[in-house]
Amino acid sequence: MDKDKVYPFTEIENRWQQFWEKEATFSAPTQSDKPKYYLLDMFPYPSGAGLHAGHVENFVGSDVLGRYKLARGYNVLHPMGWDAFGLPAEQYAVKTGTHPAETTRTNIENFRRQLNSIGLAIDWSREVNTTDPNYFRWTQWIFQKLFQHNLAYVDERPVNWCPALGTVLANEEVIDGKSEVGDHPVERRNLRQWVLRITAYADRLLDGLEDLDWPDSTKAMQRNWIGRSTGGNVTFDLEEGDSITVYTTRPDTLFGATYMVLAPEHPLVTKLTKQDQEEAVQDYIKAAAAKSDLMRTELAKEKTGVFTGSYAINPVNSERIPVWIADYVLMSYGTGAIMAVPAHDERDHEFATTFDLPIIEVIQPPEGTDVPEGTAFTGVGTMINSGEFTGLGSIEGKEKIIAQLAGSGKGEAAVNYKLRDWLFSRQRYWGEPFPIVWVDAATWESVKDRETAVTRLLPEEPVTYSENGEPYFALPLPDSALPLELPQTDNYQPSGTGESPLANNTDWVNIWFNLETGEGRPQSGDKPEGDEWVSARRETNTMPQWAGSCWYYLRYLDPSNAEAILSEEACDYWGVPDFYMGGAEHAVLHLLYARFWHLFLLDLGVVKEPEPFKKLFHQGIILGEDGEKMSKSRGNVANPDDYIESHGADSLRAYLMFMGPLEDKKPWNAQGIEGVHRFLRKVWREFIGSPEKISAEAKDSPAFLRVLHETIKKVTNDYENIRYNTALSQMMIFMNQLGKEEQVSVEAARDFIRLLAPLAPHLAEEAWSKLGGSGSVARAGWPEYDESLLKTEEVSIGLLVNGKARGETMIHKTATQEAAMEAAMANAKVAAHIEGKQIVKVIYVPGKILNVVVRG
Ligand code: ANZ
Repeated sequence: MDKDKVYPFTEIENRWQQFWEKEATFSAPTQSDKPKYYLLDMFPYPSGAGLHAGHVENFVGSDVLGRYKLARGYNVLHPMGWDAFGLPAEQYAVKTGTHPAETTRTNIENFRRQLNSIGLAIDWSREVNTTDPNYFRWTQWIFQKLFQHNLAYVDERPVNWCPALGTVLANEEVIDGKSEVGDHPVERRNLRQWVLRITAYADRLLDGLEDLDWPDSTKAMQRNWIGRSTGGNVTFDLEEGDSITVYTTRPDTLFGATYMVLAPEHPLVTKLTKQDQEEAVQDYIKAAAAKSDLMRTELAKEKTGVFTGSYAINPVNSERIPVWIADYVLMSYGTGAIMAVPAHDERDHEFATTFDLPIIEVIQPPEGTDVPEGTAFTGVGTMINSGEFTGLGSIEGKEKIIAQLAGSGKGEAAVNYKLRDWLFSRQRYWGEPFPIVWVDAATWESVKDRETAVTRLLPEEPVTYSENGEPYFALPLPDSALPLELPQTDNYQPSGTGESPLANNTDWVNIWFNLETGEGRPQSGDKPEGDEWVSARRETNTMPQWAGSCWYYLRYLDPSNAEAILSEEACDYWGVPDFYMGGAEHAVLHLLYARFWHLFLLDLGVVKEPEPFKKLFHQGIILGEDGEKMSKSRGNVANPDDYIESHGADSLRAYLMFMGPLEDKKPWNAQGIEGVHRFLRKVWREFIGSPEKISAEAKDSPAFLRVLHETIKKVTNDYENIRYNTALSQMMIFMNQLGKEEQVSVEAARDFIRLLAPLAPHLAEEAWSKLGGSGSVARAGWPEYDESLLKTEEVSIGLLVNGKARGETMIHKTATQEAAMEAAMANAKVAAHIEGKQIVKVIYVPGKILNVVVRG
């Protein structure tokens, strides 16, 4: 046997990639007697840098599962697409004048080539691209429906305004007061924005989490993000008329309220401020306006505030308490006002200490609670110093106090959410245009009661805003005018006014608008004949990148449907994804927004199940070899293309899955891929290069049959449970056993190749055809194991190197030392401590431990 015979992976991989494409091996028909399995990846943003190791881990991780399910007889849909709107293509356009569509096209070509080169079993006939008008037509359609149902409105919102980029940034795009892209300073500024009423779905979004098979940490993040809290609204009369209503989660602490705080923006502030406090209050309001909510709360180093000069009356004990303003109270939460209980709230305690305000304890901690000096006890306990309520527990007390206040019209139970409505517009060119035009008051009056295609889509509450004192009203584009495409232009410079570069295209923006067809014609031309034409101005904001990624998983089901977002047939057959794989960084934004849109589409009757992603899996981050996050500037990026060239796609795939549990964070290791490559080379040699050992007549030895069936059992179980690393270890054990056999049967060889196929599909196809298998191994079914051939007396033994525990393995309790050694070497971590060193001694206690003593 020629040990050095080389494994021609490039040739093999090219051949099978072409075969799959030609045979459409992975196309998933929307009608089948087989059970369906819909496997979804978070689709990539096609950046100029191409695929990175994290993408490959994500896509191979799901590909292995998809190929396994396909072999098990499922009709597997594993589609791919492009989340292709976004800032980088636009910034590139600003710099070079290249149209973002062109940059996007080139980048997509490159991504597709790369994805194919790693051998993904993708149904490319279903590719979607969020920037394709045939796709975003339906993104616009969803918006039009949200608009019609009063779930979209406009509002002046303080936003992260970046003068250098000339655009508004989302919070996650701002890092330490600078833009994530380009590191430019960011300020706060009010702009007219589209906002989606996601808060209307807060309860359903919260309740829906219950039954999802998601990582607990991700569910917890969504719960916290929605932030449902229950308590009461309590009204305090002011000494000189008027009243302030506060939201509190702790009505049981009412007797301990020693002052009140209004947010600086609270509408009552001006009225309450006494003359001698006026200057201080005005200065304070100005300073607060320049800070973000985060700076005012989490990031604030110390508490600040100003006394208004006014007093309120505590409704439970008629105590007179001062009213302050302070920026730790936010206008956007609750009622924008609080009763402050410094004995039982940390923030209030700090404030009271700073300004020397009284601190009255009203909750006695449960016995044995340690409350450090100078801190507030924030837990529940027994009410004290609380008049008739003294002696009650917090929980009961809360209810009793609210009930009593309700009797006198001074209180009621209340619920609040941290979740804010979703700021849904960007001042960019490269995004979906809104299917909206604006008309002035006179036009509005003349059209709003007419029966036209446009006015039939108006919401109950008109959407309006005013500019320079003039009101404007929003009209939606009817279906016949969708998609509304971006105007062709070569000017991508931000308008600088806060409007997007679309505002530079006056002929696109200022139009005669047709109320029946939604058509627009430039106002530089004459007004067309007919009273269905009115003067209008197009919306110049575009949608955020989140829009296109909110519903792409539905479009895969019916990607070229021109009549509907998806057909009922496609929806009924495929339903929602059975498995969703993608990074944990999308825990709240994408995953929450998509759930919101899905619920809305459920309400519209477009989909039939309430949740889009029933099972979610996060692959772990791949770090650079230095253990740091991979980044260009660090120079620690592993480029998939390089490894495909040097070791082959199968080695790259198998290595990525062998590195450790898929969900774990782990560093890249160039040595590690060598080890996996050696294993595949061995497979190639035994099955393809020198297949003398495999014979149709061979009778398999009992030891070999046992290992084969153990391997089938373990690998099957591991694929089911996404434990690809241990599946590979078992296959390595199998290969070692094979090495010891004189001859093995073709059947056994085929069984093994089918097990290997999900991880190393090209090599498996090659071997399958050499073993006389017909068609693609991907659809060749799955081997079954025979329980009677398994020895079940397996125990876990410790694997030590120089006396140090490095891992463990399952092995038969009477296994030989040789077998134990093999199992140890199949464990990547243990092997790493042994390889390249001299083995001095092996101490083996069957059923207990294996200790390998090495030197060097
Ligand atoms: C009195 C009190 C006493 C409170 C006590 C807490 C502890 P969550 O749980 O996050 O909903 N609060 C209410 N509105 C606020 C606003 N606009 N800005 C800042 N803080 C605000 O928090 C609710 C609690 O946060 C409320 O309950 C209120 O303080 C404060 F021992 O009222 B509490």
